[in-house]
Amino acid sequence: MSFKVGIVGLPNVGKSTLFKALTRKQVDIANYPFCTIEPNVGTVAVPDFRLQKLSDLYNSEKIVPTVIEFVDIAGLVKGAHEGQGLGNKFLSHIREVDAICQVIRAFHDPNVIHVDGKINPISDLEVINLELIFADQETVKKRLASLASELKGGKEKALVKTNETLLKIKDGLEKGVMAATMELNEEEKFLVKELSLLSLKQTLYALNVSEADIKAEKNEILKKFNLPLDPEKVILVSAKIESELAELPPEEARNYLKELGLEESGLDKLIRASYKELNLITFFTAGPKDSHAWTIKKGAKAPEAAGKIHTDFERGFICAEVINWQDLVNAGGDVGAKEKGLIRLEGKEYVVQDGDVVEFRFNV
Ligand SMILES: Nc1nc2c(ncn2[C@@H]2O[C@H](COP(=O)(O)OP(=O)(O)OP(=O)(O)O)[C@@H](O)[C@H]2O)c(=O)[nH]1
Ligand SMILES: [Mg+2]
Repeated sequence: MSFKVGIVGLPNVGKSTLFKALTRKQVDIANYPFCTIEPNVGTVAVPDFRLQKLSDLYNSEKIVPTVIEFVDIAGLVKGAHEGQGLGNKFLSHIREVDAICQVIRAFHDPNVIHVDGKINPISDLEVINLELIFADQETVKKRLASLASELKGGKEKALVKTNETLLKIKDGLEKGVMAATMELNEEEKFLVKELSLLSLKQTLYALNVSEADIKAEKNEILKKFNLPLDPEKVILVSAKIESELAELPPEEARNYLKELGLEESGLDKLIRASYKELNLITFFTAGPKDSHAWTIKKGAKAPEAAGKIHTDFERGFICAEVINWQDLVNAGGDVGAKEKGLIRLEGKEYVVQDGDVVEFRFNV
C-alpha cells in the first residue's frame, strides 16, 4: 500500500497538467473549469540517488524505487460543501488521501479562464481552505450528534474525551482555523482520526507560477502575492514548464533545466516535499538481484518494516542485519563491512532509520 497525495484546488488552475507531468499519464486537460470529474490516480517514483549507488555496488539486475501515489481530484469552488460546482462527492475523494497538495494559480495567462475572472492566489487559498473547514464542520456536527446518544448509554471515558476534543475542534473551525493548525495533542488526534477531517490533513502548497517567476526566491513570491504560508510547505512550480520537461528525453530535459537556470525540476521538489510532509523515510534492501527502496513511517520498528516486504517477514521476524547505506558503500560491500564490524544485529524494538540497508532474518 502506498501513501496517497491528493491534488486539490480551484478548477482550471493546472492540477491535471501537473498530475500528467508527474505521472506521465494521459489525462484530460482543457481550458475550462471542471474538466476533471472522476479522480485520476497514478504512482510516481521517489527520486533517490542512494539507490543508484547501492545498485552500482552490487551490480544489481534491477532497481526498484519506492513510490508515492498522486490523485488528481476535481476542482473545488466556493459552496462545494453545499453542492456548488461538482459539490460534495469530491470532498469525499479528498477524505481518502493521506496528504493534500493544494495547487494555487499564480500564473498570468489571459487565455486561461479563472473561475473568479482574475488571478488572486490569496483568495483562492481562502476559498479552498474554507470549503475544507465547512466540510469538517458538517462531519463534526454529525459525530457530536451520534455521540450524544452514545453518551446517554454510559459515560465511557474515551467517549467523553472524544466529545471534548470535538467541541474544541468545532470551536476552532467556527473561528475559521484549520484543524491542522489547532493545538491538538497526539491522543486528541487519535480520537478523531476515524473522521478523516480534511483540514487536519498535512498540506503542501504548489504555487503554479508564471515562467518568469520560476527562478524567483520563494519568500519574494509569497510576499508579492501576500500569501501567509509557511515557506517550508510551499513549492514553486510552473505546470507549463513541467509539462514541457515531461515530454523530453531525460538528457534533453536536463539541458533544458540548465538553460532555465534550475537545478531541479519543480516536480522532483514536490515529490520529495510530499515524502517529507507525510513523515516518511526510506530503507533499502540491496543485492545482485535488485536494489530496492521501501517506504515506512518515521518511527516504525524493524518487524513493521519487514512486513512491508512480506507479511511472513513480519510474522516470523527474528532480527535484522542493519547498516547505513553510506557506510556500506564506503566499505565496498557486505564483506568489507562485516570485516570492519559495521553490520549490526537489531531486534524487534529497533526503530528503522532513513538510509538503513536491511536484511531480515525470519522463521517461516
Ligand atoms: N500559461 C499557463 N497555462 C497553464 C499552466 N498550467 C495549466 N495551464 C492551462 O490551464 C488550463 C487548465 O489546466 P488543467 O490542468 O486542466 O487544470 P485543472 O486544475 O486540472 O482543472 P479542472 O480539472 O477543471 O479542475 C489548460 O488550458 C492548461 O494548459 C501554466 O503553468 N501556465
Ligand atoms: Mg483537471
